[in-house]
Amino acid sequence: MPPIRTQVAIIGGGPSGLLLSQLLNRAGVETVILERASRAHVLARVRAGILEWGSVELLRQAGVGDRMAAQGIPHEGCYLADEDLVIRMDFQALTGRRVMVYGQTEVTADLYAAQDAAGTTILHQVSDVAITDLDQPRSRVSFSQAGARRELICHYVVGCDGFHGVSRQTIPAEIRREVARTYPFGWLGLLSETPPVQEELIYSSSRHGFALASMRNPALSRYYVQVPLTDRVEDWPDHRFWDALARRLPAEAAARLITGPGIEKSIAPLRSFVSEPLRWGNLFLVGDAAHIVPPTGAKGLNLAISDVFYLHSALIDAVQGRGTAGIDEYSDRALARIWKAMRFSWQMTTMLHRFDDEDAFAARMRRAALAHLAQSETARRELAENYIGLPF
Ligand code: RFL
Ligand code: PHB
Repeated sequence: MPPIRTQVAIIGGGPSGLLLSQLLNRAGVETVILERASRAHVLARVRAGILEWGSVELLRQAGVGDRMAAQGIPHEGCYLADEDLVIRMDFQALTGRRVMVYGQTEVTADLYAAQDAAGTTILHQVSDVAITDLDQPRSRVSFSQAGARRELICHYVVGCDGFHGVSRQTIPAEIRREVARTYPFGWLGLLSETPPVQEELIYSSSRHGFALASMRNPALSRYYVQVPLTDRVEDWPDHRFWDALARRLPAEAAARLITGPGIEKSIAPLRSFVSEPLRWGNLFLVGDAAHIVPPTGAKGLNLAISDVFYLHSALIDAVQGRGTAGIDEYSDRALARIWKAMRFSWQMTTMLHRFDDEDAFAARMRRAALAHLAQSETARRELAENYIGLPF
């Protein structure tokens, strides 16, 4: 088979790859997306639930805002709790901005529909992706699909292939600086067709460990509990999950909790990770391929979207002959925002989770941080400013 020629090859058909492709296509730049999994598999992954307003705006600009406007739920605040201390974070009053509850699954489905309408080539179930010639005017991506070896020839390659992808590994080890922190716990998430326990999210610290009450819509709840890394989903039948959640939520919320069968249950380890720089020759990294945050600050998908914001206009300029200043600056611009979100996610994680080996001092520091938030509007504003999303 002859090679496929395109301007930008995108590895990974998750939210980063699809949104980048959509924005490039709308500006007249051609793309081809290579995705390891089937479309059904990508759409079945239950992940992020909260969009910063800057993410909402960029999705609208990309032409995928209609269903989000109709079905997303703007939230003006959330709750932070520590046993029976309950703190309302009023984002609207503190910052003048809101966030949007609209699941990653929905964002991804909207992007696939838009990319189908644009006629973009998205090749699924590809394997053994190899990226070469990154220092040449034309780079190459070879891959296997349905038993055949194929090749793409392109100007630029963008790695949107998540934490376990191949793009980051293509950058020589001596060029990459990887900075990481792991946490000694994970989040067990459960999706259930029950009304959410509260209209807004509750991030709850407790002596039994952390819990989060979130949602997808008024009839679909998403809950999480902190679990040891050694636990498996099989260790957590529904009744055990609901008992743990009820113990960790503030008593008045727990009293209102409506339980039902879990329709999805999964465990995700928590980690902070950044690989620098985000560019090597004609290869750029975007989203989880370059960085991971613990989910406590709701920043992962939003950071992927801000990377796309910085990269899309830079690539359009480069491909259309308006200069390479944008692509030259991409790594530094994106990393400046990434590190601030890293700090925020680490701070939220440290403040809200119980660490097994923590001493009495660490536990008191966590409680004092929450007590300070309850008392100080300045402290609440600082947290709210980060939660609703720093400017792009
Ligand atoms: P993804 O979504 O991992 O997509 C990468 C895609 O690349 C494909 N792929 C390959 N394709 C070709 N060749 C290869 N060799 C490949 N290797 C992998 C994969 O199949 C996949 O389709 O990365 P992307 O697009 O950068 O998007 C990042 C987000 O998915 C992630 O940051 C968020 O889900 C994180 N996250 C949250 N982010 C938020 O902003 N707000 C939240 O409320 C939030 N909650 C969460 C989260 C992540 C969670 N988990 C499970 C990790 C809650 C959880 C529980
Ligand atoms: C979710 O609804 O899945 C969700 C919400 C907020 C977070 C993390 C996950 O911080």
